[in-house]
Amino acid sequence: EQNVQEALSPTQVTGENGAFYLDVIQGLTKEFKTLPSKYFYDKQGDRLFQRIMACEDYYLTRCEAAIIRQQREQICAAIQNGEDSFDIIELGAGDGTKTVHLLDSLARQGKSFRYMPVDISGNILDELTGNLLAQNPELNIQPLEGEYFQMLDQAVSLSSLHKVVMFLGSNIGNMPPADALRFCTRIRQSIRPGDRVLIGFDLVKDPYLIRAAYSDQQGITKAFNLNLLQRINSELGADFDLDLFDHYCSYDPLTGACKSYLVSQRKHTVTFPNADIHFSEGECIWMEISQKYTLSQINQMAVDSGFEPVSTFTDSKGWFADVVWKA
Ligand code: AVJ
Repeated sequence: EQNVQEALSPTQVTGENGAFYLDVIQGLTKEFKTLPSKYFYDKQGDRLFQRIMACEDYYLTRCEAAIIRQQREQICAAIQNGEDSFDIIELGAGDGTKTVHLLDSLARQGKSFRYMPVDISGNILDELTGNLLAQNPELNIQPLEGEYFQMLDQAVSLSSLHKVVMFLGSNIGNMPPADALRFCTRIRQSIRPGDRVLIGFDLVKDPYLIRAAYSDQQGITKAFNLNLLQRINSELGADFDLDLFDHYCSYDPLTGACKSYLVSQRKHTVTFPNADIHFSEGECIWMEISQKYTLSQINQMAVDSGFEPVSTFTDSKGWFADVVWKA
């Protein structure tokens, strides 16, 4: 096992990619190798994720889009708390194809609001801003590129208006439940009583459907995972051979945890400028968790993180839920 400190070169640690390098080496020197899924989203990763969202097996986006399209009036009413003027902060906004329906409804109701999309990918924020302004040049939009809580605290400090914090698309599923609870608690601490959150949760369902969503036939999800190895090669100077890894996905109905792995097809060594990472045949890198919830677990999380559940919106199949909580 490598010593993390020795594996770090001073220039890389202090450079623009310092945090990335640190996280990667830390993950790959663990007893069970892992990489943080937040690094999936470079330009190519954004593109691959858009292809995942459009693919037949990935039901999440279609379900949430249906919820928002069909129940937007009720959702808008639930998030506003009767206020005419407010700020909408969307964490992990992505390309915003679903949010646009909500913003449309609010604009047509003559509400005055500022939309503040937060994302780690500046690339996707540019795309989002361009799309939204093309559809509605009047929209008051303030994109914030960076980590969620830094940007949330910044967004909150900009005005004393009513706040609506949105975290859609089952992005919350990328955290294990204990971290998701801490995350919600942290949001609650950043906002004030009466403010609202709108969070999208993927629900537990037939395990075959869940596994199919994360191991699509066309291999887009596999490419999405392999792209992080490619990104590590180009940005951190590693020499991952993408052909030596296969993609594996597991779902445990008892815990609701859906996990993605890349599996080394043979014993080999991957070289970084300051570290060698050894793989045995069959060894896995845990790439991502996509946690699924029951409605009662979701309500429990609301209460445990200091919120009061207000409304639950589900699609006709009961596969996905967007919930509104009151701080
Ligand atoms: C963007 C985190 C919601 O976990 O469902 C899709 C990412 N990973 N296919 C998810 C993803 C593989 C997605 N989230």
